[in-house]
Amino acid sequence: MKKIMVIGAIDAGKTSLVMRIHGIDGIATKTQTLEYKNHTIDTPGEYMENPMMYKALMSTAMEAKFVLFVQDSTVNKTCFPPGFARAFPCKSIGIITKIDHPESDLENAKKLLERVKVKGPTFAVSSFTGECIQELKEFMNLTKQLDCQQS
Ligand SMILES: Nc1nc2c(ncn2[C@@H]2O[C@H](COP(=O)(O)OP(=O)(O)OP(=O)(O)O)[C@@H](O)[C@H]2O)c(=O)[nH]1
Ligand SMILES: [Mg+2]
Repeated sequence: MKKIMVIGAIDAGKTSLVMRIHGIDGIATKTQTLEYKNHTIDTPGEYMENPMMYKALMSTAMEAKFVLFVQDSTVNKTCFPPGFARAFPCKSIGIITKIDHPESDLENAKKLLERVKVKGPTFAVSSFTGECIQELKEFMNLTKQLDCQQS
């Protein structure tokens, strides 16, 4: 089965999102390296924040069916260069995280993500409350396959 891959800045909420998608409780710990688990590829924010690592992300994405471009809605900057999603041959989806947070600015996050030019839709989610996670899973058609599966 093809995998999903998450990319984005340090602390953007990638691991928390992956855990929520898989129904795993607990607090996310810092991602140190590429992590393959449950048909998902979690990446450290450092990869996206260092242009030297772009190639590694792009080649890893060859294994993925969907790449999720994760933008933190509490931060007024993006790590993604303009048009970055177009460099990925697989399906790209925009994810805006932390919409439960008091400092979340959804409209600003949408604007930041628009420049990245993801091909698919954008989902505004909260990994804490679970808002919009089901819709995301349904879009990726992962509802059945991902639950309780190990890679
Ligand atoms: N309020 C709120 N906080 C969140 C949410 N998702 C993640 N966080 C918090 O954001 C911080 C970073 O979350 P991670 O999931 O570890 O972020 P990451 O993108 O995996 O970070 P790296 O592994 O360093 O690249 C943690 O303190 C989380 O608790 C969310 O939906 N809402
Ligand atoms: Mg992480």
